[in-house]
Amino acid sequence: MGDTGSVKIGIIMGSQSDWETMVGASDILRELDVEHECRIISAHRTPERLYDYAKSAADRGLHVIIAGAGGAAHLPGMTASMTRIPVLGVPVQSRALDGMDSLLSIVQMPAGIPVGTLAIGQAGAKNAALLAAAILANNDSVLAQKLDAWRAAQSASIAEHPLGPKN
Ligand code: RP5
Repeated sequence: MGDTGSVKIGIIMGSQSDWETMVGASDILRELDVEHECRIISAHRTPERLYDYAKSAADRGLHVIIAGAGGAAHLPGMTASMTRIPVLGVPVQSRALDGMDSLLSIVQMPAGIPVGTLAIGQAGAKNAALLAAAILANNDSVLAQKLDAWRAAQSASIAEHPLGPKN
C-alpha cells in the first residue's frame, strides 16, 4: 500500500475519558478542513491495537499522529517507537496529579525516539492540531492559506483595550 490515503492525521487517545480533551484537536482540524481519524488506543489495555495502528500508519498514508494520554502516559512514546511518522504528545490533565504525571511520562523520551510534547490539557490538544496542520501545510498551499487565515482571524478577535472598571 502506498501513500494514497486522504486521511493524513491520526488522533489517538488512551481512553474515552481523554476525548473531552482531545476533541479540541479534532475541532481545530475540522475548522481547517483537514481530514483526520480519531481512535481510542491504550498502550496498556489494548497493546495489540496500538501495535497494529503504529505499524500500519505509514503505509496507510498518515503524516502525523497526535497521541493524548494521561497518568502513566506511555501511548505517545510507544507509538513513536513503532513508526517514523512524527508523533505529537498531549498530556491529558489527570485527576490525581493534575497532569504533571502525564507530562513527565511523555516529555522525557530517550534520545533516538522523539515525541513532540505539547502543553497539558486542552491548550496542548489544540496546539497539537495546529502544529500538525502546519507540518502538512509545508507541502499544501491551500492548507497554508487556511492556516494563515485562521491565525489572522485569531489576531483580529483579540481586543486591544481591556474591558471592565476603569483604573
Ligand atoms: C490513561 O489512563 C488514559 O489516557 C487516561 O487519561 C487515563 C485514565 O483512563 P480511564 O481510567 O479514565 O479510562 O490510559
